[in-house]
Amino acid sequence: MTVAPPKVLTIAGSDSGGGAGLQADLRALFACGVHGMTAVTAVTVQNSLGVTGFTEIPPDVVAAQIVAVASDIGVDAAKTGMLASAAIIEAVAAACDEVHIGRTIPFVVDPVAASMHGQQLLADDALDALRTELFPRATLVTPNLDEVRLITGIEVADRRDQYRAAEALHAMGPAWALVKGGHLWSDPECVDLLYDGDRFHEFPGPRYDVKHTHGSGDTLASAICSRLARGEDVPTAVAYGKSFIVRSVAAAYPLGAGVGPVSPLWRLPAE
Ligand code: PXL
Repeated sequence: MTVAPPKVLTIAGSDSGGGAGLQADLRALFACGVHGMTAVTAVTVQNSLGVTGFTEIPPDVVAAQIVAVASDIGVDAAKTGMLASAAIIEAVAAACDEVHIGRTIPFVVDPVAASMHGQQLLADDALDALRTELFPRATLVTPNLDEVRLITGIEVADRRDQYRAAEALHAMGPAWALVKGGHLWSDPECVDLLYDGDRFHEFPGPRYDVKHTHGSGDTLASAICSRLARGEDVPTAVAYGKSFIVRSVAAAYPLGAGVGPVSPLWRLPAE
């Protein structure tokens, strides 16, 4: 019998097209060599052209999934994706407290607000809950620049703004903030900026001119989580996540008539 790999819980929404959300998380977690578990928050109706609707899972059922896996299987690290509503965020915060996620167990909060096609995945009135309930519990928050604007009001137009945004996010309570630079279109590189209130770390990477980037944020946060689950420190885990997402964007494939997913399949042996 083999020993179980590290165990990672994703608290996220389902993407019926398999490109983003918990499907992207499970794929990345598997490719990163850890056991993935899910607390489903919402079911989206989605294909490569976008999200046409979603239904929320009752908050008590979201919380029960977290407690069920943590109390039996155990969680070495956890992440959040689409959380949909303030009520779900509050239930997630309470369940995480109950099982020590965010205290002794590393907790990555990816503040998913909208799909890449612009459909809203988080209610307007849930932003406050995200800031007050989840940010102070987070080991790491990983917003893109659209999410930075919604959460902090800072419009990032250059690297200096990225530094200001990292400070503003860190002041909201997470141990670390990662301001992803992928949406800074004027920058020839994609520089992700990590800050812990003391030191800044820049993680530069190439900017690929590719259309198929669905699920890139989910894949990055999952890859980071897989290393936190192994006990790595945050800068080491983010360095791994960055190299993982660069290779996954390079391996993205077309799907349907719209936007295809980034792919962690490069990490697995070819058949
Ligand atoms: O990639 C962000 C994301 C997360 N979760 C779900 C999504 C999306 C983007 O579309 O649909 C369920």
